[in-house]
Amino acid sequence: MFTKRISAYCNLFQQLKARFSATKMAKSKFEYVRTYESEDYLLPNCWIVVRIDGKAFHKFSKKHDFEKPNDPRALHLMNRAASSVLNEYKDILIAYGQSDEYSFVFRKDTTLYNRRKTKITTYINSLFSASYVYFWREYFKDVKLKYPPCFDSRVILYPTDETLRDYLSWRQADCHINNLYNTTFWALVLKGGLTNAEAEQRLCGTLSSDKNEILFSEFQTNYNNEPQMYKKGTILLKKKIMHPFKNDKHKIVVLPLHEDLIQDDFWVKNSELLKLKSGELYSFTDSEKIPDLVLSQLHNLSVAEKDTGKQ
Ligand SMILES: Nc1nc2c(ncn2[C@@H]2O[C@H](COP(=O)(O)OP(=O)(O)OP(=O)(O)O)[C@@H](O)[C@H]2O)c(=O)[nH]1
Ligand SMILES: [Mg+2]
Repeated sequence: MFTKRISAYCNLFQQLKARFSATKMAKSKFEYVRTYESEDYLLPNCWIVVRIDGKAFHKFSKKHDFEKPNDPRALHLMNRAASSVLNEYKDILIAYGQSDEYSFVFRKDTTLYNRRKTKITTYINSLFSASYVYFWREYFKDVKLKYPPCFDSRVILYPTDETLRDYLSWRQADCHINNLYNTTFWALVLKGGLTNAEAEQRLCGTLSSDKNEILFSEFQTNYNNEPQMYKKGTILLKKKIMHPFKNDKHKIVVLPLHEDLIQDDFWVKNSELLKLKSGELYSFTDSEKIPDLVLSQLHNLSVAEKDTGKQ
């Protein structure tokens, strides 16, 4: 019995000794592999755009029965996930989202993570993806998430205000082109009884005006009256507002807008963005409903307070 115990202690001692020397060896002998790591710093004084995009969302949307061509639950969930990214990263000035993609624009003078490209893009993607899953149930209620969605991400640098504006205009024009096509396509299929292939054939070579005409004459749909979020996508800005339920208190919130950002008007109205200044107080007009996304950021509200809020 006694000798058994001694031999067990000896074994343990040998194991610890072996492990200790292995660790020491790793530190001394293998440490050099760290020198193979490289850091990729983003050029100074350029606007940094991180764009994330859902992987194979044609399949993900089918599996989760997204409404066609636009599912408001999916779009609001994208906006909610993006707003948690804006809340976390103060140096993001504006974000733009449509379909399964979101672009985040960092101030051009940001020193976030010493402007390390990989650090920035992986954190943004990871926080966005995690938030998408985290908030899923709030938007899709009892629709079960069947598998984990994932997103790719890329970083693009824009050296001038003009190229940054052109980038955002490009994404918004893309939203318009796709939405007009998809709205007409699904009207032909779901209301017109065409097969997918027939609808595709019918739309081949058509101009915007032709699609507008098909919608109007065959489906009594005036494309102009489609929801702004579908036609323009969503712009997220940080704005200072008067707290609607607490007098004299200001709060910075992430505000969703569904406006045209291609024309100068938007950039004049929000001139603080390119000037890197803080904006003025934003006031909701009397007829304007405070967006749910904003309400979700006004903490400590009782249901009663929410109910009496401006709608
Ligand atoms: N029904 C429906 N589908 C949507 C909605 N939003 C996005 N999608 C789908 O998501 C796709 C997004 O387009 P892409 O990003 O080009 O295609 P993808 O399938 O995600 O492919 P990769 O991005 O290359 O992985 C659309 O083509 C739709 O199939 C929605 O609101 N409703
Ligand atoms: Mg995609």
